[in-house]
Amino acid sequence: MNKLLTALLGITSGLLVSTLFFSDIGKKNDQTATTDGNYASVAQKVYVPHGKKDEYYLMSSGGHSGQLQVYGVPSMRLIRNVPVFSVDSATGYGYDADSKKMMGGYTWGDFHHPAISETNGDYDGQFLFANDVANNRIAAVDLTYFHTTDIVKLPNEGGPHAAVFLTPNTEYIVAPTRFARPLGDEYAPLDNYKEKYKGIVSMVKFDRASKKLALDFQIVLPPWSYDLSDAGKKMSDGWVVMTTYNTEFATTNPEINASQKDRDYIVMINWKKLSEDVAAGKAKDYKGVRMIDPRDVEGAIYAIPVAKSPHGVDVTPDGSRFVASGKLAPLMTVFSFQKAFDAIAKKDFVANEFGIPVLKYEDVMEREVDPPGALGPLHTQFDDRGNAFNTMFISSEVVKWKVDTGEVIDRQPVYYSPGHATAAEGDTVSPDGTYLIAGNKIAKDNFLSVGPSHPESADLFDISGDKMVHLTNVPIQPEPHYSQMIKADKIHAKPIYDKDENRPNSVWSINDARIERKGNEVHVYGVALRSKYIFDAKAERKDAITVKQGDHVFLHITNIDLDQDITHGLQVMDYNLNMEMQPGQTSTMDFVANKSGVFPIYCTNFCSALHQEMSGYLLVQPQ
Ligand code: CUK
Ligand code: CUA
Repeated sequence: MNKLLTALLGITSGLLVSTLFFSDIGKKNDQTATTDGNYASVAQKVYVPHGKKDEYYLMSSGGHSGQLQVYGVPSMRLIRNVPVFSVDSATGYGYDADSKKMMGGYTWGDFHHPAISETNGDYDGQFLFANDVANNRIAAVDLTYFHTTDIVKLPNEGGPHAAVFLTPNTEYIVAPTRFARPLGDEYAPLDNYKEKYKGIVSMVKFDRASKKLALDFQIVLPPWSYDLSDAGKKMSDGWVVMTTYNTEFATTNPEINASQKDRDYIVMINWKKLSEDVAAGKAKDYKGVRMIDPRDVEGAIYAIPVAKSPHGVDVTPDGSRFVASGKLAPLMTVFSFQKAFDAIAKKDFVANEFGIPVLKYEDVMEREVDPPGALGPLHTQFDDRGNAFNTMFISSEVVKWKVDTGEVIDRQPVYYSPGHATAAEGDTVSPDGTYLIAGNKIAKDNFLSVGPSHPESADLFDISGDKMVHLTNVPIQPEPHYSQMIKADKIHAKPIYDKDENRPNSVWSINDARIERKGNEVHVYGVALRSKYIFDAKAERKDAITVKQGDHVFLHITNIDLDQDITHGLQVMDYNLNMEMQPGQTSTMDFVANKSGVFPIYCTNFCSALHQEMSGYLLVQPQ
């Protein structure tokens, strides 16, 4: 035990030392050049001339900004911030009635892992799903409008960090918990951790027609702390794998206490079988949620020992293996699905106290890959030629190696401390093998200084040859965890909202603009067009809204400019309100007019040469 602790502290202080001084490791950015120092040839590869578009979309998680950031690759230009979990005054997200309701009273989220909807194991480009580790939510973003359509709250979870990842036909959005908690928001002291606290995996369904999410069932697992996860494909379709880092049941100081044992587990779950079990009535109802206990099902849940405190686990494109990377044990372990299936068939396991059969490490492990001096492996990506790419957080590099043999082919420094990497079409059954982007936690001295806190950064590599070629290093919006890179021609974004995407409150003709009073509710069915608002077509002052103090006011405004990129905004002065109406979109905002006075309204989105003239008044008569 003492030995272990000393070793661990060694690693921890090693980590500290590296964190403080590793800027020496990759010094300087001379890597951003071909070996002959020809920067121009590299620069050409990222230069996208005016009028031309990028080859790929990079859908990047914004971490605790709660948002999705969309970049173009290879230019690495930031194209759009898409609000998902956090309020965003630029788009009125969180202010308009729809998004406010979806956010459920929260104003921020912690978004780590995006997942583009899949068909036959390939990104289909229709939707993107996002996890909120902080507030136990999953969101769906419609990639036709780059608009969040639904957010579902997951009960019993303690931070769905190991989410989201998808089964190959988007049958399920899988969301395993990070922290274990007592079920049903109940109280139980930490002393009862092992008995009362549960590790939850939520299985969420998505309906493409209604664009809504719904929790289907939950799996109740031991309180092991689930970290990352991935779904099987092809020969392993039907299974998911997840890493755990707290098989010690530590409830305090996880840095030490969750790292005592030499091994934690990979949990392997047959979701197809479990969904049949649920249909067959093997789930128990708990406060309206169908829950599966491992003791009630057979042949669906297994544990496999893995080097301690692993972080990432990633399934190879052919679905034959999964690679786990350990923060504290600095190696990548390749496991074979076939070997796991064989061990299961031979019943070569013993069930543990939670009723979960534990397979033998040697039975499932295929090889350990341990590049000398490479420290802190976190996540694995793949190309189309059987190669894997691992980010090394501590030694600040990307290591390329052959999955079949473990042979290390190339190592390139990154600037600095990468978390995830993202390969082009990387999670699909057929990655492109063109680009790889390292999402770095720390930029240090890469860019113009903006004070003590530096931006995060990203490194772009050309991975089409044997050696990775470093193309560029750019600042990136906080905080990059995972991202996905999808071919641009797979995204079919629309420039204008279809009329049927809107609700009954739409008004399509100027003459129909009207103000209706129902008791103390005032509904404004208005239109926005270049460059005016018409709230009441029949009134003398068509752009004025008069209400009484205390009225509940609803502004339903339709943008009837069905022209590309003519977005209007609407703010109400001193009422802390702002929303936007994209072309063809109807947005609603409601508020109680509790302050009397005169409140100018103006369009917040520059929409024409007469944008400044696009205004009106809210007049609130005192009671
Ligand atoms: S995690 Cu951030 S570097 Cu939340 Cu996917 Cu590994
Ligand atoms: Cu409408 Cu500015």
